[in-house]
Amino acid sequence: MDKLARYAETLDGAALGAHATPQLTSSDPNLSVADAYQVQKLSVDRRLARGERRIGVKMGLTSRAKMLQVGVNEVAWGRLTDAMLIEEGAAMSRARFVHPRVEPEVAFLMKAPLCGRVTAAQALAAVEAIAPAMEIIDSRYENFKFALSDVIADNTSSSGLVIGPWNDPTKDFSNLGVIVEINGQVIEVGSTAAILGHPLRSLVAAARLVAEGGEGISAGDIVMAGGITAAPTLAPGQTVRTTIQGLGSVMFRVEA
Ligand code: OOG
Ligand code: MG
Repeated sequence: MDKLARYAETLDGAALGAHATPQLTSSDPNLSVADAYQVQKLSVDRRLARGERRIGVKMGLTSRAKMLQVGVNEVAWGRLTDAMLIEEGAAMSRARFVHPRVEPEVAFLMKAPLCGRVTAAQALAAVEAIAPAMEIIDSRYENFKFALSDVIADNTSSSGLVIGPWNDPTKDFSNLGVIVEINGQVIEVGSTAAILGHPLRSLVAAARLVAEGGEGISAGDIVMAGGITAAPTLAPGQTVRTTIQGLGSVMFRVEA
C-alpha cells in the first residue's frame, strides 16, 4: 500500500475506533498540503465505500479565534457525509469520539452549483438558505495538536454537524450576534463577522478551494462556513445551544 493510502487507513481507523493517533508530521515532517488533501480524499473514500453519502463541504480556520486556538493560520476545507449529521435536538454519544469540541457556525444550503473563482454576489445567488449550525470537531491526533498538513489529512477534524432552522439568505447576515450556551450558561459570544469579515467570503473561498481539489459544490450541498469562536470541549451531561441573532437557535445533548 502506498504511503498516502496507509495514512488514510490510519486516520479512518482512528475515527472509527475513537482513539488518538500520532501526528503524521511527527514522522513525515515534509508531508505537503497537496498530499494531505489526497490523504483526506482517500480516507473519506473509505467512508463512502462503507455506504456513507457525501452531503457537502466544510470550511475550517476561517476565524481568528479558531486560528489562535489551534495555532494554524490557513483556511482549509473538508468533506461532510450523512453519517456526521446529528438531528437537531438529539443526543450524540461522547464514547464515539476521541476528544470532541463544538463550534458555532453558519450553514449554507446550496440551490445551484458553485465552482472556481466566483464573486460574493454569485455565491449568494447560489444559496437556497442559511441556518445557525454547530460542528463537532474531533481531531484524531493526540492532544488535539496538529500542523496544517496533519489537520487537512484528518478531514479538518470534522466529525459531526447539527443544523438549525433554515432562513431566507437575502437577509443581512454579515454581522449577527452569536451566543453559545452549555447547560444554560453562556460560554462563548461572537459575531458572524468573525468568519473572514462576512460568512459569504467563506463560501467564495470554498468554491475556489474545492475546485482546486478537483471537485465542486453542487445544488443540495451543505457548506459549513467555519467556527465563529474558540471551540469548547464536550462532556456527557451537557446540553449545548447556539443562537444567532435573527436566525434562531440549534441544540443537541451529549450522552455518555
Ligand atoms: C480544525 C478544524 C477547524 C473550523 O470551523 O474552524 C474548524 C480544528 O480546530 O480541529 O472546523
Ligand atoms: Mg468547523
